[in-house]
Amino acid sequence: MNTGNQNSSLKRWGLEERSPEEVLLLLQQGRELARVLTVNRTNLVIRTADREVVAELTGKMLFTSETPESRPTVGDWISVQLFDEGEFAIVHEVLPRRSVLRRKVAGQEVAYQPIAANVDTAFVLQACVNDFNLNRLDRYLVVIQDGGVEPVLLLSKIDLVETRVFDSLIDQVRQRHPDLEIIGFSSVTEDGIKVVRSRMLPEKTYCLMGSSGVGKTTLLNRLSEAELHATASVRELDGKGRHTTTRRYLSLLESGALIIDTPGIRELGTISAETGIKETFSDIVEIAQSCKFTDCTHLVETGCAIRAAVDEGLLDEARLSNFQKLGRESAHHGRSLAERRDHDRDLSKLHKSIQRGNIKRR
Ligand SMILES: Nc1nc2c(ncn2[C@@H]2O[C@H](COP(=O)(O)OP(=O)(O)OP(=O)(O)O)[C@@H](O)[C@H]2O)c(=O)[nH]1
Ligand SMILES: [Mg+2]
Ligand SMILES: [Zn+2]
Repeated sequence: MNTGNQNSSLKRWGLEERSPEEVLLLLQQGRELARVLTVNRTNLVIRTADREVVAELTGKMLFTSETPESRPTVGDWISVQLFDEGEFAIVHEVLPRRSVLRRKVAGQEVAYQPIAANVDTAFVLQACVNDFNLNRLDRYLVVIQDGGVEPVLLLSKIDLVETRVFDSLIDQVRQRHPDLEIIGFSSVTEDGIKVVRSRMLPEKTYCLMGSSGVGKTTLLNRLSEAELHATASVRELDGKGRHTTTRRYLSLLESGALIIDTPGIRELGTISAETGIKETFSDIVEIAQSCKFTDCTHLVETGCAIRAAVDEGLLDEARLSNFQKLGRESAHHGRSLAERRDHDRDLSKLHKSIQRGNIKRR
């Protein structure tokens, strides 16, 4: 493939101008450019100029990359060597990042783990009920600005609050961050969805961030007509509407905009640990979605998919207990007492509102 073709095809995937010399050099070395779509535990899914391919890191990269930060992450541009007529790829290097969202590795002073690379705009989602929290917003803004990315606050689930409440949330944010762009939306009523959509340009990369359950994946589905159907039928199957995200992935919307969905984690205040546990133990999180009860403790419940997996030897008991231990620790440290009190108060306000009939029941 000539350099021109490769460049124009990858432009749809967000490739900024690369000098023809640079691309030519890669081609001479028998390598091609590709973008990382998702990172699995043992491999990556990448997009080359003409297709989606599974890729693996070279042994050298696995064993000598000094920091987690130098490993490829979702959104990265990488150079790869293709095998089996382009069906399989080996990753050679990560190209310099234009921007990077990263968090501290839990328990380590200076190590950072990249969340997503080459992002233009990060959408921080906070739900108008239960989740809204100015201090947590600050932490996200630090990560975003530190990474050279433009932040936008998306206040989600506006269908659950009265206009008066929504306006007061906006006022509170404005007092701290007068210049921050804020968009309110509801994936249920579709209010504001058009505004979000019009905020996204083709060939630009957006990242959805925010706690578990704020509606990131639901928004992604509203923005992309194609995926809406798939999720709806999945939800009909299990009947519970549980589909928590376990890994970060980049998708190309029909509008031409690129968007990275990330997993959040419930009741976790610190970005250092946020999503880390869920991603590290994504296999366990996935199995747990089949548990009969949403709030399964995986200890004694009937219909617990985790216990079943341990019994069948599919899941290591020690790994499970480590997961539970880390989960307890971060739930404990993740939220200050004051935050917990706010949370409870918001919840009781919501309940009263529902009793008064001010808010439609779902
Ligand atoms: N009322 C209301 N509910 C919503 C809205 N958007 C999403 N939800 C519900 O909120 C729940 C969580 O939504 P998700 O999209 O899975 O949340 P998420 O942010 O992707 O969560 P993680 O993947 O766990 O990080 C689901 O039950 C959705 O149906 C909304 O605009 N209004
Ligand atoms: Mg999700
Ligand atoms: Zn269980």
